[in-house]
Amino acid sequence: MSLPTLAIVGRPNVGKSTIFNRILGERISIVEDTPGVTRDRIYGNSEWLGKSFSVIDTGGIDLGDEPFMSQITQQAEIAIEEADVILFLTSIENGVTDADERVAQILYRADKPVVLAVNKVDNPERRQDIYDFYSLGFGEPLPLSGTHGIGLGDILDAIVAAFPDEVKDDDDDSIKFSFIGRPTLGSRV
Ligand SMILES: Nc1nc2c(ncn2[C@@H]2O[C@H](COP(=O)(O)OP(=O)(O)O)[C@@H](O)[C@H]2O)c(=O)[nH]1
Ligand SMILES: [Mg+2]
Repeated sequence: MSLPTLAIVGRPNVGKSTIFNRILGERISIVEDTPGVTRDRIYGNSEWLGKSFSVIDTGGIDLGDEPFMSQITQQAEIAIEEADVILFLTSIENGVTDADERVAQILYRADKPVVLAVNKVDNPERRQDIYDFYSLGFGEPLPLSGTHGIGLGDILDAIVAAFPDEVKDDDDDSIKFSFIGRPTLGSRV
């Protein structure tokens, strides 16, 4: 049976790769590099509370020289297509940005559960502005610090709870990860 899939989405520099590595590193089962596909490692398997799942870091997908907003849009669309649950990552350091709102607009279209996390909440003072992120429209923003590893357990609890009981069996991961190298994606943006 295919594993349920978590996709991490968000504008550059919010900490997607950091969180991705933590999710893989803390409850590791299998981690595989994919030679020739990416600069960054973009997917692996992990588990939480006894549930195994795949993780995709959409920020690591190489989309060439597309403009900034177009890349963010495509990454969000890939997440919608590939994921059973989406982790929408933002950062307390910049507040809600235009790019965050762009990601939110794309994710509204999806009929997929979205867990909204605000990264870089490294200390209690930084929690003060977290409620601003309610404006993105995905319910309670969950605080996180990728650097210190704070908050990830609650977020993984929410993610695992949102996975469907049964995942459609594709029988073949090459289908599941068919977005890699797909050249026509940009035309849909
Ligand atoms: N202060 C702080 N910095 C962080 C945190 N998580 C990631 N960073 C830093 O933010 C920068 C971007 O992180 P990265 O994971 O590459 O973001 P990505 O572009 O979304 O993949 C790096 O310098 C990280 O060290 C955090 O929780 N707190
Ligand atoms: Mg990254």
